[in-house]
Amino acid sequence: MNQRSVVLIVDDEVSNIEILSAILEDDYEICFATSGEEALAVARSASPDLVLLDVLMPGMDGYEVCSRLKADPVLADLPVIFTTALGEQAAELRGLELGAIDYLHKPVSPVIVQARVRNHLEMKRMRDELAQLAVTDALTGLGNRRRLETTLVREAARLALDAAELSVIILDIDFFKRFNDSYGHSAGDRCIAMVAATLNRAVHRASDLAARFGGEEFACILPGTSHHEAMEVARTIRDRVRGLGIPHSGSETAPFVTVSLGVATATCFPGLDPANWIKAADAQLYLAKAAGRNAVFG
Ligand code: GH3
Ligand code: MG
Ligand code: MG
Ligand code: MG
Repeated sequence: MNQRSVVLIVDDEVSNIEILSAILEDDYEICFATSGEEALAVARSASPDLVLLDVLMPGMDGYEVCSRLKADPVLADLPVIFTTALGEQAAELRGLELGAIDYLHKPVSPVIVQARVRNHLEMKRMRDELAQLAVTDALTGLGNRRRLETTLVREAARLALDAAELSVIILDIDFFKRFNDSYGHSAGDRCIAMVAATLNRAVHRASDLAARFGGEEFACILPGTSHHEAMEVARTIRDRVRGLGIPHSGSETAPFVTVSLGVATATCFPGLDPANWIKAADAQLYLAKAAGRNAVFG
C-alpha cells in the first residue's frame, strides 16, 4: 500500500489546527506546529509533503517561515499553502511572490481544502517522479550520467571540507561489439542489465553510487573508501560478472561475458576537479584492457 502523505499544519491558534486536522486526517498523516520556529523544526524532522501555513503568528510570521523554507535547499520544493483571514489582495500577492503555491481564506470550506490539498500533492508526486526519472537510466534502473555528475560535484565539495578519501571505479564490458554481433542487440541490452544488477549488489553502502556512464560502461563513486577497499570491490565485481556465466563465444578471455575495471582514489587537495577522478580511473581501465581484459587495475 502507498505510504500516506504527510501534511504539516502551522497555526498559533490550536482551534484552527483542530479544524484543518478534522478535514484532512482521514486521508493524510497530520503533524502540526504552533509557531514559526516550531514549523521550521518540524519541517526538517517530519519530512512533510505539504504545509498549510498561517500568516499572522506572534514571533516569526508565516511570510518569514515561507522565505526560510524557500531558502533551504532541502525544503525549497515543499509546497506551501497559506491559510489566513487577511482578505487583502496585497497580502495574498506577497505570499504567492514568496513562493507559496496557493492561498486559502479562513473560515475555510472543507471540500475546497480537501480538493486543493489533493491537487497540490498530486502535482508534487509527479514533480518528484520526473525528478527521479531525470537521473535514472531506463535500461538498468541505475543512476544515469547526470546523476553521476551531480554526485561528483557534491562529493568534491564534501571532500574539500572533511579531507576523507573517495574512490572511483570505471567498468567496461569486454568484447561487447562482438557480443552484439553474435547474439543481437536485445540480448546485448539484457546483458547490460545483468551486469548493472551485479554491480549494484556489490556496491551497497548508503553513500555509494553505481551509475551507467555510457553504452556498456559504468562508474561507481565510493565516498569514504580507501584504494585497497575499492580494489577489493572491483575484484568482487569482476569475479561475479564472470560467475554469471553469460555465454560469449567471441570473447578471448573466457567463453563468457567478462568486464575490465579501473580504480582511482582521490584525497583532498586544493582546487580538486572531479572530472580528473574519472580520467584517472579511465586511464587504469585502459591498462586493464591492454593487459588482456577480465582484469582490475588501479
Ligand atoms: P573492449 O573489450 O575493448 O571494451 O571491446 P568492445 O567491443 O566492448 O569495445 P567498445 O567499448 O568500443 O564497444 C562497445 C559496444 O557496445 C559498441 C556498441 O555496439 C555497444 N553498445 C553500446 N551501448 C549499447 C546498448 O545500449 N545496448 C547494446 N546492446 N549495445 C550497446
Ligand atoms: Mg494566526
Ligand atoms: Mg566501451
Ligand atoms: Mg567494451
